[in-house]
Amino acid sequence: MSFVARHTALSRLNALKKSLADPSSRRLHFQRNMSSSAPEQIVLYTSSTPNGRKASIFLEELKAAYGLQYAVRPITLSKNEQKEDWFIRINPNGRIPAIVDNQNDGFKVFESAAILLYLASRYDKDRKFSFDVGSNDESEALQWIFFTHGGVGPMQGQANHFVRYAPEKIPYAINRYLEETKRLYSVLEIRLNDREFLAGPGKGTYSIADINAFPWVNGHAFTGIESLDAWPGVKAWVARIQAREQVQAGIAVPKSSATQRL
Ligand SMILES: N[C@@H](CCC(=O)N[C@@H](CS)C(=O)NCC(=O)O)C(=O)O
Repeated sequence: MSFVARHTALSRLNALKKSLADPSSRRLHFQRNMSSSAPEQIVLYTSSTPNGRKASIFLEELKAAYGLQYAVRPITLSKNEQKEDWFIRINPNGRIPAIVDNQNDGFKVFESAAILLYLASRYDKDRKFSFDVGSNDESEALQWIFFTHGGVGPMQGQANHFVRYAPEKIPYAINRYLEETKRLYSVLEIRLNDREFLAGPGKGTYSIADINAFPWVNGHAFTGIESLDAWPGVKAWVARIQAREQVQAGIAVPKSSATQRL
């Protein structure tokens, strides 16, 4: 075998080894959230967490509204899969959620709110969950998306850390992040006490602004906030969103049992 032929064969072998070592390329690792005959168009890399649920809830909504198909690749956070090289190539931040859109040349999107905005701009053609570009409604939706992405998520995430995971109980940190989370719920209450949803005309319409905030507030008990009674508008809003079939389906992603993997 010539040097060139050997070099080509070796390169091919290495590429094959690399692709087999990359779990993102192995169908065996995917859960299908689609009819069995549909091609895998969008792959969602996720775990059962509030940020992950934002993406899976919206994908379920788009599936129900438009027939958009997607596959799920569960990421095991406890095994630090999200820090492995193959995943860092998808999300340099090494966190879930992330998507790869094979309908758009394998385009990658990370950051939960950016995923919602990307999916809305590309797939919510009839603006069932989003608003016309440049409209005041869109601006209001973005305001609540930024408020949640920069406030509720990080603060409640830190509260979760200090309440549940920190090796030592640090009252100052627990108190600081719990109180800040509650303050942010009070901001949501100002908006929701006479409205049904965060953005949209009149009392609002269900949109990605709600999908972006709901999984965090819905996880209040995990954070140690036993009830939402102090925020009745927020409580009613959570119940309204929880009642949606697609939301229930999105919360159940990824399915926990290994037997549910293909
Ligand atoms: N700002 C990011 C935060 C993502 C994030 O913190 N994800 C968590 C789960 S909710 C994670 O992957 N944690 C594992 C780690 O930090 O290694 C987003 O909204 O997507």
